[in-house]
Amino acid sequence: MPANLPPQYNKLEQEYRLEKDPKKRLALLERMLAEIPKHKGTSHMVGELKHKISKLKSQIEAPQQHGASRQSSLDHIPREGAGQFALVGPPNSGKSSIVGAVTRAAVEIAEWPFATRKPVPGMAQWENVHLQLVDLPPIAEEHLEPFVLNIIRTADVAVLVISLGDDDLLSEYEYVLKRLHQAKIRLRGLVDPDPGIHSALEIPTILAVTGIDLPDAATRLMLLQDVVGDRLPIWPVSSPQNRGIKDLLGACFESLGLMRAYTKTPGHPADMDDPVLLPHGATVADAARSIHKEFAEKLQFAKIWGKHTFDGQRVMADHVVEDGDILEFHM
Ligand SMILES: Nc1nc2c(ncn2[C@@H]2O[C@H](COP(=O)(O)OP(=O)(O)OP(=O)(O)O)[C@@H](O)[C@H]2O)c(=O)[nH]1
Ligand SMILES: [Mg+2]
Repeated sequence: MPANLPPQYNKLEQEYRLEKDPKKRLALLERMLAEIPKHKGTSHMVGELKHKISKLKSQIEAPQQHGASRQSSLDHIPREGAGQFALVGPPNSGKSSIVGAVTRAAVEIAEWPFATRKPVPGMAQWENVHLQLVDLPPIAEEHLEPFVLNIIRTADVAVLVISLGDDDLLSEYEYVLKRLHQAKIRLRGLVDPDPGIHSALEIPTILAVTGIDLPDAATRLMLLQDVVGDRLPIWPVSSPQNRGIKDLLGACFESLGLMRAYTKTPGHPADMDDPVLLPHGATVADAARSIHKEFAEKLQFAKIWGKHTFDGQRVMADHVVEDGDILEFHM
């Protein structure tokens, strides 16, 4: 697709080439970014402009730290809720739309690529659990913010988002996997372990496709399905129609490998809105400890209500808790 640049853009570019002062160069780049028409034909140039802007900004802001390894505050999002989910994918694949549909986060949703420039966390609720989704800028050949990789590395789960509205979905899917592989990040299930890379970090992965409401979505989904095979389930979503997102969030919670137990005090019903999240195989002592260290130390026994116990059955600290159990601790 031709870029069709307006004359004022070309003029700014000429000025930029001649300018030596870094601050003036930065101002010119920012004006170029504002002037450039945003569509598929210019996405490569938009990416390059953004890359130049962020590089120049960091040079201007921290000239004394040349060569030193710096960590920006964008590299880490403090974890909240049951787990942190990084939205990963090519430009324009619908990552921000998913986060916008289920959280109150102020995400940038746009028809053009590279709309998201910073990580944006938001809390989503699935049943009685809170999940932290982190919207990220895209992974693209034209440009990749380094903090994107750092956030993926420390997230609990990566949600790879591919758009069924995209003609190039297969090559973009492959590119994302390849770029992460170069950064020694392996998406679990989608990429086989590479004996040549021992230090690769494997991150649990959920694969979502957006745009199931679009024409040709079914054909494109089959193409992707052929490539993915039965390695991972594909979660189909339409953000504008709010279809499939609840199931996607359910899969997100499932991927954490956690179960939900509930606590009650004698004579009162359990608080079913506030589960205690425990790894599978956790015991009554683990459940008590997750509430308060002292609870576990002083625990004599617990009464339990669940699928495989008598109502109010007495159990000891080493009893293994099951999903949905209600516990009443006795000290
Ligand atoms: N029809 C349809 N359009 C969608 C869907 N999801 C996203 N879009 C549209 O696709 C465009 C891109 O959506 P974004 O959510 O901004 O995509 P992104 O992956 O965050 O893009 P970047 O920030 O560039 O990485 C917007 O115009 C959305 O309205 C979907 O499920 N169906
Ligand atoms: Mg976005």
